[in-house]
Amino acid sequence: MELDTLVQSLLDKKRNSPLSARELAVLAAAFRLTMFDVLHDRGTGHWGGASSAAELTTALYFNRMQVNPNDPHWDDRDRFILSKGHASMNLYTILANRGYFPVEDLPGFRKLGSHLQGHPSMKKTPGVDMSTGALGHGLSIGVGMALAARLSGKKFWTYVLSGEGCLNEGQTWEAMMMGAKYRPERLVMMIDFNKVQLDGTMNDIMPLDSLVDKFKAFGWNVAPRAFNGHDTQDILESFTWMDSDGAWPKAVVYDTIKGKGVSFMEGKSAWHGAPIDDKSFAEGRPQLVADLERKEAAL
Ligand SMILES: Cc1ncc(C[n+]2csc(CCOP(=O)(O)OP(=O)(O)O)c2C)c(N)n1
Repeated sequence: MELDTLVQSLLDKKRNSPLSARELAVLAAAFRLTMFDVLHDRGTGHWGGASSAAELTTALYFNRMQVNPNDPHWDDRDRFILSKGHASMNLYTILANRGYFPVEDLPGFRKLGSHLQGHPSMKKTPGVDMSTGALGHGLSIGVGMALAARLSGKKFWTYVLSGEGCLNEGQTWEAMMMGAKYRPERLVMMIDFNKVQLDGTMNDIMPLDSLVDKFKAFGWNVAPRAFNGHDTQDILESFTWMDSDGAWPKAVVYDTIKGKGVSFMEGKSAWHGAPIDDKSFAEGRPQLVADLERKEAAL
């Protein structure tokens, strides 16, 4: 099936019911391909961390979050903060396909005058709940949003997606302590744990193991195991865990692969933010297409 038609048929279905794990896998593969195409075309942006979170953001926006793309500022909407704001191409692809703005805007990424800046801006792009890019701010803002929900008697959820870079920032751990003190309801910290950063591995730059034990020691309700951030069925199981009790705040670690989907880019810090050159594009794209076709055939 043509890519546009396939994505459209799943989006039409989404209007009536949440998508299944297999349907989410197809969408995530299609979105990953879009990210790859636009980032190559524009010769700028961050492929590695956009790709590693493709299934996570797809599952959030197409299965779980209560949002209204026709009313991006709806007071009761669930909130999402991309604390690893450099992965903006991921968020833009999701928001466009979820209906916040035309997918035709995506090729304008990082062009002068486009509303799609290198890092997400809540003042420019419909659906962006918080401007990010300076690592480590997301959780503090998430704690504030979740506490604001409590003060205003609202029941919306707040999801913060961070990478290792945010966890290298002391501010994140201050926010962790504040979260443990005030225990804001429906606040979830999600870690895209790909273990590779801008110019080296996490272990080279700042080892974080064992994350689960660290979060526990800081008084958070942490999922008892790391989930597979590329397996949409496992991600849905993590959502079930989020609903399993009322102990707040919650943290979930997802094992992921930086640059997922293109074999020679996977796990390589060189592909954190390097432009996708024509040769790498020509070699890498067929792998993403094959993955999409495999997932489509399994529907
Ligand atoms: C406060 C701050 N310091 C440095 C940077 C530059 N920077 C951008 S991305 C990045 C590495 C992020 O690593 P990780 O969180 O693992 O990103 P991912 O693999 O998820 O893309 C750095 C150091 C920044 N954006 N903000």
